[in-house]
Amino acid sequence: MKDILTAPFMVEMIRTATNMYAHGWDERNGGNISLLLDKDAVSAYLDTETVLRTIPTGFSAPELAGRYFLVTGTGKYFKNVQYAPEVNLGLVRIATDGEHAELLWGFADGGNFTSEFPAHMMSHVERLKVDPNNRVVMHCHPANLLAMTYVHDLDEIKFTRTLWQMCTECIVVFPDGVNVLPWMLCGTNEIGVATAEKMRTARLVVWAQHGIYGAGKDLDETFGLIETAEKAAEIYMKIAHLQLVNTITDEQMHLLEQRFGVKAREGYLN
Ligand code: 2HA
Ligand code: ZN
Repeated sequence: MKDILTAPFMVEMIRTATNMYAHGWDERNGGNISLLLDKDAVSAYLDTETVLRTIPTGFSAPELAGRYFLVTGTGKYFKNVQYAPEVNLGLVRIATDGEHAELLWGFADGGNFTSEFPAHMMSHVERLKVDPNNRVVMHCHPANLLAMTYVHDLDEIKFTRTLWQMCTECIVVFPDGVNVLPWMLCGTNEIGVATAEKMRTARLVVWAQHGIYGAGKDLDETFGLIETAEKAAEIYMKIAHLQLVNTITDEQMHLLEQRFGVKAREGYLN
């Protein structure tokens, strides 16, 4: 059995959490990541028959029974992941009943998966329906996106259009736009259901006055998605109080669609 700390998925997870902390997106215990793993990738590093603990999830996700996830721990700090991965991360398999998680590795101090496990697992279910290659759900608290939810209309078309107008590449990176949830109590099944519902039509879901969720096929892509939206929000926060003289027009957006072979979300451009 190979050392799991050398597994590419583990190395990438540790690098990503470290990088997210470095970007200031994950203060204290803020943020969480879940990475769906293939059984073959896991069994090269772990005896998948040895379950360390069985943890109730508090929700039902039979669609994910038997699926493996590497996930950040509740109350754990992203800044510490690189120094003690086996304490701050856990590798779980969703049990056959869809209502428990079987811990196979990690959470070595008796810890548990992220408080946002419902939002993560329900989002995986919905994204996999849209895109069978989806592997990542990522949540964090980037300052400019958060700031924007205090001063910008939360209407999804308006919010998306503003972000697209802030950097030329935005419409190319997230042509599906950004969905927005109003403030809701975090860590609950309710926000999990609402987030997953929003994940059906976009890979980015803003939680007003809280943060953002991103989904994608790997950690790099999902990080890049949030990074691009956060950059756009940063530009917005730099200019929102100034007189707007220029913008990217819808005509120019259509040129970008053609040049990069993407299709903006239906009804979002004139
Ligand atoms: O504590 O970000 O939303 C982790 C969180 C909760
Ligand atoms: Zn959060």
